[in-house]
Amino acid sequence: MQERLEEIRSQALEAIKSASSDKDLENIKVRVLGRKGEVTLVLKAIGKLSAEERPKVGLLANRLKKDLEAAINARKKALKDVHVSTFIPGLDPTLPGRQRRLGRLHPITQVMNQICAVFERMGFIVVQGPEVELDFYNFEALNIPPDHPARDMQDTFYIDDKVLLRTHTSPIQIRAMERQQPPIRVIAPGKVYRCDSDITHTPMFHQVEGLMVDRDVSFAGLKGVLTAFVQQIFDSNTLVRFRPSFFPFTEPSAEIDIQCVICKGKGCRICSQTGWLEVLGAGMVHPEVFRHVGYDTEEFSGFAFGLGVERIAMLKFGIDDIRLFYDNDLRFLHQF
Ligand code: 2NL
Repeated sequence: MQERLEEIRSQALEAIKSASSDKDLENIKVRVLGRKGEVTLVLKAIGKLSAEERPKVGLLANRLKKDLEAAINARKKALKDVHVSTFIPGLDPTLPGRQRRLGRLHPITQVMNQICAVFERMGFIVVQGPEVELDFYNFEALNIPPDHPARDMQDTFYIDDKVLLRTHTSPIQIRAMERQQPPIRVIAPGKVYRCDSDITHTPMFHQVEGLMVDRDVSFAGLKGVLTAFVQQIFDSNTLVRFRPSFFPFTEPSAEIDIQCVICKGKGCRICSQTGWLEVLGAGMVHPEVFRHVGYDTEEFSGFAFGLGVERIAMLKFGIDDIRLFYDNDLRFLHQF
């Protein structure tokens, strides 16, 4: 009898565990505890046992009955909880989840970070400064004369006659030189503003300028730094050429071209059939600039350079309209 009760218990518990609905549980209950159920049959047969065994088996059978009732109720509750957590009207939990698209850095930010990383590896320190600048830092200290066309209302956004939106990041470097004596080796990345708008110009764009001042800084050093830079940003065997040029803040001055990244020098629409693309301006810092920041022009010399980040990004990615960067169309921006 006792063995029979243990057998009923283990079979019933197994069945309860694998029951997946209230109906399953109801069937188990009838089969085991019902009027003609397995436990009931045992209880009915108790009369045939000896007086000594009767109370023992009776106790065990009643305990089993209680245990199975409790197990059935517990399973019922568990099934109900599952039901509540997965069944929400209008929600199909078997549908695939909605894709969450990851955000990313703007292509201009990516290229700007790459440019800064190349110069940082060469020992340049990143410096920043205000976008709303004084005329002194943006023009006067850079030896840009009062009648220079860059000072015209048409090219520069003026706040008043002394305050303006910086037109290049050079004023950051003037401020850096005011703060510290040579040696100095800095790069100045940031937003700049010019009153200009077409397929290659936006009123706000990004520049990175660099400056190195010490004893014996030479034009040869400038060529080495800029050649290394170009070959890290573009292909490592990109050809570079230095052409004489003019800036009020450098003497001598140069413009730096790379062999056209599209046609490899054969001549195409992008390079206007010249085979070359202008990517940087540079030169030896003009003594007049050093005078404005109190550097000794007898003891020190320096080179400086500047580049437009959008232009580099357009050449790297083969984009022909600068405005695409600022339309905020995610179908465009997500490609980088
Ligand atoms: C260009 C040309 C250039 C500089 C920027 C500079 C800064 C200081 C002193 C002297 Cl503080 N020069 N900057 C020099 C030569 C060229 O940029 O084409 N930029 C896009």
